[in-house]
Amino acid sequence: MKIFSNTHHHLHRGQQEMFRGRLVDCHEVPQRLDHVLAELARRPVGQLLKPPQHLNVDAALESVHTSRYLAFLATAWQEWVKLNPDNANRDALPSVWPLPGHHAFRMDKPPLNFAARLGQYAFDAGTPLMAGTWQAAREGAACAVAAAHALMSGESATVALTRPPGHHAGPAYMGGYCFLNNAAVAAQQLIEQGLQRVAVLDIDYHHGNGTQAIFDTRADVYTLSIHGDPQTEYPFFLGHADERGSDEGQGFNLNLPLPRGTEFEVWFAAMQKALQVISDYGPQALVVPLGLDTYEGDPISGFKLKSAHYLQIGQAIASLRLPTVFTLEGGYAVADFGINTVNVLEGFQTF
Ligand code: Q9C
Ligand code: ZN
Repeated sequence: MKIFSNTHHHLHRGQQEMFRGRLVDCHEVPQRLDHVLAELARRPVGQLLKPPQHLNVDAALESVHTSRYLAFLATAWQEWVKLNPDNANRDALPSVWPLPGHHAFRMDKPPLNFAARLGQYAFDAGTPLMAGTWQAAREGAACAVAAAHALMSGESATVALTRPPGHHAGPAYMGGYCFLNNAAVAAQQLIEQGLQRVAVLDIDYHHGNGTQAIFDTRADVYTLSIHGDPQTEYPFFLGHADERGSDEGQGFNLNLPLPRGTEFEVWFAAMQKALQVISDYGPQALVVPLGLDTYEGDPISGFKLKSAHYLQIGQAIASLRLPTVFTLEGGYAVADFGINTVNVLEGFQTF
C-alpha cells in the first residue's frame, strides 16, 4: 500500500469557524494528521511517500474545478490582505452571499470587493482560508494525483493522506473545511488514465456534496455516499435519497442517508447495500473518501461507530477486490483519529 502524505499540511491551520452565531475553535486541526502519522509509525501498513515532482497537478485540478475558482483560490490570501493590512493576522471567512433564486441580485455584475467575492466561492462561514491554505491544499491534491497514478501502475491500494479534506468542495466552491476535491481529482485521473468506470464510496459522516456535484451528469463515475440525513445534518442542502444523478448521469448517484444516532449494525447494512450496488455497476477501480467522523466520540457528528468497527469496514471495502484509492476526509475526535484511520487501512490489508 503506497501512502502519499501531505508534508505541507501544517501551512493550513484555521483559527476559528462560525458556528451558530459565534466564532468557535476550528475542529479541522493539523494534529489530526500528526496522529495518523504517529499511528502509522506504530503500525506500518504501507510505504510513506511524497508525491513525485513531475505530476501535472494544475491540469488535474482544471479537470474537476473551474479555472475561475482555481485562480480565485491561488490569489485569495493576497487579495484578503490587500483589502486591509490588518487582515494579515486574521483568517478569511465570508459573511455575505448572493442568495440563489432571488432575481433581484445582479449575478451579471460580480463585485470587485474581495469580502464579497469570497461569498461567491464559499457556501459556509466555517471554512477559514489563510496564508498557507492554497499551498497546503494544492499539495494535498498532488497526493491524490499520485495515489491515482500509482494505482494505474499496479498498486492494489493507495492513500492520499492529507488535510485539508476535500469532499465538500464543488466545481467552483469551498465549504465544510474543504477547498480542492481530492477524491474527485483521483477519480477523474483514473478515467483520464484510461479506465471506463470508477465508483466513489464516501463514508464520511457528512454527505459528499462536492463530489456528487462534480460527477452529477456522468455515467463513468458512480458516486455513493452513506451519511447523516441532510434534513438535520450538515451540509443540509444536498444528500437526499432521491438524488440519483442528472442527464447522462441519471442512475449513477446513490445517497444512503441515516438518522443521527445510528449504530454500527444499521450503518453496516447500508454499507452492504452500497457494496452490492458497486459490484453490480462493475467498476474497474474504487475511490473511498474516508471520513472517521462516524465515530461515537466525534464532537460534531452523530453516529455511534467504535474503533474496532473500522477494521471491519476496511475488510468490507477490500471484499470488492477492486484497486482502491483512499482520500482522508473528516474526523474530529483527534486523539483516536490515528487509530481509527489506520484500522480501516489495516482491515483492508488483512482481508
Ligand atoms: N461548527 C468534513 O467532515 N460544520 N467536514 C458543522 C460545526 C461543518 C465537516 C458545524 C462540518 C464540515 C470534511
Ligand atoms: Zn465529515
